[in-house]
Amino acid sequence: MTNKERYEAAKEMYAEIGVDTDQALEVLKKIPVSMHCWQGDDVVGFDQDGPLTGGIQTTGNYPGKARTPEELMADIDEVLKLVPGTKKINVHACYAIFGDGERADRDALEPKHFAKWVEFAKERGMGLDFNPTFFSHPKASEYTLTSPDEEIRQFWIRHGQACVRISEYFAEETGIPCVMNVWIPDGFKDIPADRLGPRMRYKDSLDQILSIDYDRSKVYVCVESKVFGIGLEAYTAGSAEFAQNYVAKTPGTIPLMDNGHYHPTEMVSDKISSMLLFNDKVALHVTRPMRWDSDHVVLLDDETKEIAKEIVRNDAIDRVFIALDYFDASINRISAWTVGMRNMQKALLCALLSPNKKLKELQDQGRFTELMMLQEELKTYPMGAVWDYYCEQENVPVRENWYKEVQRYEEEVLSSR
Ligand code: RNT
Ligand code: ZN
Repeated sequence: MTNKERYEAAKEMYAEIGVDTDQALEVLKKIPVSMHCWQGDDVVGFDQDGPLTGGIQTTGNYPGKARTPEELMADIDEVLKLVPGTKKINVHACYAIFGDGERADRDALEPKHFAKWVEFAKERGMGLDFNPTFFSHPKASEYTLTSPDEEIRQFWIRHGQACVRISEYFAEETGIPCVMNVWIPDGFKDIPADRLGPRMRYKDSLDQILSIDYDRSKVYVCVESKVFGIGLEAYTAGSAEFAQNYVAKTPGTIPLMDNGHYHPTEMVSDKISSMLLFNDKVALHVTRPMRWDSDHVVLLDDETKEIAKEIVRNDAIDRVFIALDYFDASINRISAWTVGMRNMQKALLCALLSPNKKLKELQDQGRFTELMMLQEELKTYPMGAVWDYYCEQENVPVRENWYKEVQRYEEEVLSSR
C-alpha cells in the first residue's frame, strides 16, 4: 500500500468520529515551531570560550558538534530538510557573528552582528526568535539583572536593551514578529537573607530594558520563570510568581513556561488554560525534564501530547508561541534536533486529530465512563498514516527514513570535525 492509500483509509476512520484529517494537516502545516540553535553546539555560542554557566548543563561528548557559524548553519539546514511544517530559528545573543577583527561585548551588540542569521532566515523564508544571554560571561559570574553592583546591573540592562533592538531588526527584516525571551539564572545556592531585594532589582531592570522605544507589534518580550538551577538550589529571583505577576502588571509582556522549570509533579499542560485565561499570549519552552531540569530531547510522551492538546482544543494556536529548549550532547545532535522537532509536530497532530468538541461534551454531561473509553481508543487510531502522508506531502523523509540522511551527514561531515 502507498502512503496515500494508507492515508485515505485513515481519513475514513477519522471521519467516522467527526475529524477532518485534510483540515488537520492544513492547520498543522502553519503552526510555527521555533527551533533552538543551541542544540547544535551544546549552548556554547561564538562570543566566548569559557564554560557554560548559569546553573544549566549539557552532558555527553558525542563527536561532531558545530564549532563555527558555518558549521552550525549547515547542521540546522540538515534538520530543516528532515522536519516538515513551519519552522522558526531561535537564536541566543551569544551566537553573534563577528567579522574579522570585529568584537563587541554583550552590552554593545548590534543588529549587524546578527546579519548572517537574518540572511540565513530570509533565504529560507523563516522567522527568527531571540534571547539575551545572561550567562557564560565574566560579568555573569555572580548576578546579572539582580546584581547589587550597579555597574554590573547596568551592563546587563544595556544587554537587554541591545537585544530588544536586535529582535526588532529580526522582525523588520523577516517580516515575522520576533519572540524575545528573558531568562536570568540569578539566585542563591543556600538560604538567602533577603529574597525581596534581588526581585526588586530584577523588576526594575526589566522595566529599564522595556523603557526603550520599540515596536510592540513586532517584538514580543517574554519572561521565563524557573524554580532552581545547579548551584542555585535555594532561590531563583525569576520564580514562577515573579514572572507571572510581572507580566500581569506590564502590558506587552508575555509569560514563558518551560516544562523543566517546575517541581517534577507539576505539569505545564495543567497551567496553560489558566495562563490563557489571563494573558493574550503565552510562550512555551518544550523540553523533557528527567528528575530535574535535565533538558532531554522532546519525546512523543504523555506530557508533550497533553501540552499540544491544551493549545489546540482551547483554540489557542495563534496565542501560544511554541519553542523547543533542550540540549543533549550524548547523541548525534542532528538526530536530537530532528526527533524533538518531529515529535512536537506529531503531538500537535494528535491533538488536531482528536474529536475535541465531542470529548468536551462528554465531560460536561458527566459521561466519564464513555470519556475514558473514547480517550483510550483514540490512542490507537492511525495517526501514523496521517503523519506519513503529511511528511510525503511536505517532501521530507517518511518514518525512520530520515535517519539515513543523518548517518550520511555524520560520515561525510560530522566525523571530520
Ligand atoms: C534555562 C532556561 C533557558 C535556557 C536557554 C539556553 O533553564 O530554560 O531557556 O535553556 O536560554
Ligand atoms: Zn527554557
